[in-house]
Amino acid sequence: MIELYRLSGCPYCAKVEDKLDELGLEYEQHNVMPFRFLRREVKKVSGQSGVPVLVDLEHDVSWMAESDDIVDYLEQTYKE
Ligand SMILES: N[C@@H](CCC(=O)N[C@@H](CS)C(=O)NCC(=O)O)C(=O)O
Repeated sequence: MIELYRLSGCPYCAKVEDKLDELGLEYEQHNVMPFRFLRREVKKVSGQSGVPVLVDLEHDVSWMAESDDIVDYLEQTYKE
């Protein structure tokens, strides 16, 4: 299962969510806190506190940040 760490109102997260929806991919959402110092879960997974962060263990992606990189990855991996 793909996982996405995201924040409401974050345009970079919305870009990734739009791509996931466009590709018809199911994913688990993890909502992070607005204050970076409270984002413990995403920090634990990725070592940094920015979002979006994508996890796709089925494809050996333990974590990936940078929305443009995530969108490119999703297209290359899942676009038919
Ligand atoms: N270049 C990044 C920018 C992401 C970004 O600025 N995210 C904000 C939320 S909208 C954030 O988490 N900022 C805190 C940080 O980067 O540590 C991307 O496109 O993914």
